[in-house]
Amino acid sequence: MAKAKTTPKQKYNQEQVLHLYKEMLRIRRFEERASQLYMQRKIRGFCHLYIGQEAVAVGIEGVITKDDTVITAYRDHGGGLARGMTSDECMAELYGKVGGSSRGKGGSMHYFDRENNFAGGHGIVGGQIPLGAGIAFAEKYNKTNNICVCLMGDGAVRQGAFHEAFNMAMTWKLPVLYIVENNNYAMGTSVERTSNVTDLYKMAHGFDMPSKAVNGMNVLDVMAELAPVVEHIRSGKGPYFIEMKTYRYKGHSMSDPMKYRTREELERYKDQDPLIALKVYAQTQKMDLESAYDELEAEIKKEVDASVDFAENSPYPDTQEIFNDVYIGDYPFVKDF
Ligand SMILES: Cc1ncc(C[n+]2csc(CCOP(=O)(O)OP(=O)(O)O)c2C)c(N)n1
Ligand SMILES: [Mg+2]
Repeated sequence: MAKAKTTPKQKYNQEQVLHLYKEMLRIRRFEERASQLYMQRKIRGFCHLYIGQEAVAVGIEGVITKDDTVITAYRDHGGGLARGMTSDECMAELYGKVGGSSRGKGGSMHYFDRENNFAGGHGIVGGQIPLGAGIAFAEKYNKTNNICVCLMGDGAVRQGAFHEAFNMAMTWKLPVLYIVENNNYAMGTSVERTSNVTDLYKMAHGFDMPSKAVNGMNVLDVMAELAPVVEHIRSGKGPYFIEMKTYRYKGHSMSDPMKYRTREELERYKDQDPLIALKVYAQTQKMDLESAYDELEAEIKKEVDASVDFAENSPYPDTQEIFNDVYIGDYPFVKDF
């Protein structure tokens, strides 16, 4: 595997590079801490880390607006943080505390943020794919000009819901950007073991949906490739499907012996780390950012430390809380149609 390479189609200035670096570093450090806290049994239950995939969530944010909606699967910490969720509410949700984004009832897999148009966090593999079509349908119906970005894992493209939603999205020309984060594995099962179609972007062909594969390890590539796609969707031409080639460094969840892959494979991908790839770009542009990187490390450490304090000090939800936000009525993501 080649070393991290950058092929940006547009030049970025120092401020832009540092912003992208900070956003990716924030996700990385937040999750590293979450992983430690899990080992200390402060965080329980499911916890799927996004480490390695940060360029995808951050790159998407570089080309959409805050009025657009993002919806994803259970590996949702990166998407939520990139959308603008606070470390406090994210950490408290992992703790199951009332200060969490879902008042401690959703945990790692169910981050939601109505204000920032983050529609979750979904534990059923592929469950968010028809929901993404539904959100896009509402945007089109209401003539808002907003789009929906709906992410899924490589395991989800084998679900029936994928095919049904793609068919409807294309038939109705819905403003939805479907993205599969192909990190090579669904739990311990490689893409090759699940189907003879391993170039996942080709799965859109059956619906005449435009599609392409993108290097998801490089945030600048993600932005460069997605910008015209977002324009295509926003101009009313209908959905698009992107295969983001990415990789997760950690196990599927917190208890995964990782017997399905070799250490060499993992190391090859670490050579293309999204944080390193961006640093390589900065070097090629002769930017001297070493002290700025250090400052960002310190700033983010402070933010993550504070989020742990916040989560520790937040109470557990009252038992009555279990009756709030269920089904229709109080559900935090029902828009006023
Ligand atoms: C409908 C359904 N079937 C099975 C599961 C169990 N399960 C949880 S995660 C997962 C693997 C999904 O992998 P992928 O879509 O590639 O996402 P990744 O974990 O790589 O982000 C499976 C099978 C589930 N949650 N939902
Ligand atoms: Mg996967």
